[in-house]
Amino acid sequence: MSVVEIRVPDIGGGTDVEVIEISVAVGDRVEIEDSVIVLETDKATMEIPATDAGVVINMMVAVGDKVSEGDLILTLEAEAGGVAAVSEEPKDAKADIEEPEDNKGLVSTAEEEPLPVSITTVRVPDLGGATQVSVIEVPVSEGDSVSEDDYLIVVETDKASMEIPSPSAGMVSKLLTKVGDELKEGDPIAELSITIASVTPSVSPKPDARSLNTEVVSEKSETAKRASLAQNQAGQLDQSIAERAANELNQTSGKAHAGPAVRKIARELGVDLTQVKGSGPKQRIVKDDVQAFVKSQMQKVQSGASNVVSGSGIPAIKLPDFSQFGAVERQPMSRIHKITAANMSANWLNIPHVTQFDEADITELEAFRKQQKKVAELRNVKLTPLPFILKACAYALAQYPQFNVSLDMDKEELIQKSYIHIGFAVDTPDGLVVPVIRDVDQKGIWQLAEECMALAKKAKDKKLLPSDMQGGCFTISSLGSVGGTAFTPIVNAPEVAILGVSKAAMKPVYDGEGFVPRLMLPLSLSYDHRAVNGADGARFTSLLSELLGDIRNLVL
Ligand code: CAO
Repeated sequence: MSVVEIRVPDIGGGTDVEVIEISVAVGDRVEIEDSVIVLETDKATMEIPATDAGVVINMMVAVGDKVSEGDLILTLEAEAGGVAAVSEEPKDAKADIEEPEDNKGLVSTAEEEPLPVSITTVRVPDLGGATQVSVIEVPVSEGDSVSEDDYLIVVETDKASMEIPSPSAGMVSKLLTKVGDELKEGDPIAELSITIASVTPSVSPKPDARSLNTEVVSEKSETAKRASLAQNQAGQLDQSIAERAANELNQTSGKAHAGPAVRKIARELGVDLTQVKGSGPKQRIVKDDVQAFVKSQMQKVQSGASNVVSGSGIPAIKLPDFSQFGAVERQPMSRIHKITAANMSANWLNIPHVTQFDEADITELEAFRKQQKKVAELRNVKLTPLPFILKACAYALAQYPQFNVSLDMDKEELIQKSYIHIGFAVDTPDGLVVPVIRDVDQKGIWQLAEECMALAKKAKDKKLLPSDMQGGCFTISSLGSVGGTAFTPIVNAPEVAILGVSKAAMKPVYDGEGFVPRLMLPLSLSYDHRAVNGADGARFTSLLSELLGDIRNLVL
């Protein structure tokens, strides 16, 4: 055992580089190439690897410290023989490039007579020991122009991910691989159309452009390896290579600022890192940020539609600056408005809706209703078509109990109700509310009319109790007093159907001998197609139409 010092390696000439992460603590055991600290300039992030294995006995730096080449990072109680292996011949971290026979001479020096364009097959480079890798990202498309070092593909073994950069600037003329492919060294990645003038000396001599030996590393030390590679080049590393290596790290998942381990977790969880806010130094994304992001997304899904605009994978709606078009004023949404918006969105997104349209001939009903006006006045009740529609719906729900259910999709069960409580939408200055009348099937028209009036008044006076709005099996949304010929109401979950009623209008109806004027009431039944099939939807509205066409049916 001996005490070994781990110092800041050649970091491409950078001085006073900030320590943004400490990856080990006193007492930790580290292996060669384990990342011990992470440094960051305003352009690059770099993990510094341990050059020896052993146990950390002293940490000399802390997050926020500024370090330069040669500064002491930590001391290790090292094991004998634990010195990091040094590659004799550092390799250039670029994909293999195969020059067509007739082009070889043309790309060897910049001075030679160039051809306008050279088609080159870019191949999987030396994978540093890995025999097979999976393609997990192909960020380029055919026709894309790429710069030298732009990623053509990202591959992954079970231990590491690795971006394979373009060896030269050019245009991707043909992609020869896709996500999911399994590749090995030498397999073709893409055909690159290279303008000869754009070929840089770094790709021309074949020996310099062949290996990614030090790039296939554990995800923990990918950048560390690159730093190590740089170090091994005995001072030949220039700033641009160091920055490129670290910038590569930042280019996956869009421009997210995160290390390989975090990117791996993000990929596993399906998180788009560009959506995640980093809490680390300079907004670097750390594991906790990814976990917090996933948690927040799940909470949004559970809490309904607050996620509608930007969660659930639904593209967010971006608002323009309306003031550029004219004067605007922002007002807070009312509580009812917010709840309605959340419920409508959740219902619309969760329920596969179908709307069945029909008409009921309410000529006789209307005549009867008008006859009852005087009685209604004596009873101090307003008798509108609504109580009749409520009664007809209760009858139809009893006939077709598949409309009187709720779905429990988690348990894959239907919840059949043996009571018939029906809600009706009331338009109030603060928004839409839906009071519920209980046991509609057991109540007469007058009682229903009274309850409608009382509940509508309570709603408009903002006096509805939560219990007044609970327990509904079905909803009626009547716009009959307003107008319209049809509309598609949104099912009021956990109910599975809602009846929209539009304005009755006189229409010429053929009675077999000729056209006669009849008062026709438009009906729009929206239902949850997971619970109700189309034929039953049509049967339900046909029955309603029949019942409202001859209200004597309601007492049978
Ligand atoms: N066709 C023709 N006339 C109709 C009608 C119809 N379908 N429905 C009602 N009317 C008539 C009524 O008979 C009444 O006329 P009379 O005074 O001559 O009898 C007049 O329209 C006004 O009725 P009303 O609105 O006072 O009463 P109602 O029972 O029809 O409705 C209520 C009560 C609370 C449902 C209603 O006031 C309301 O708020 N409707 C809006 C519901 C809504 O916003 N739905 C959309 C929700 S989003 O899906």
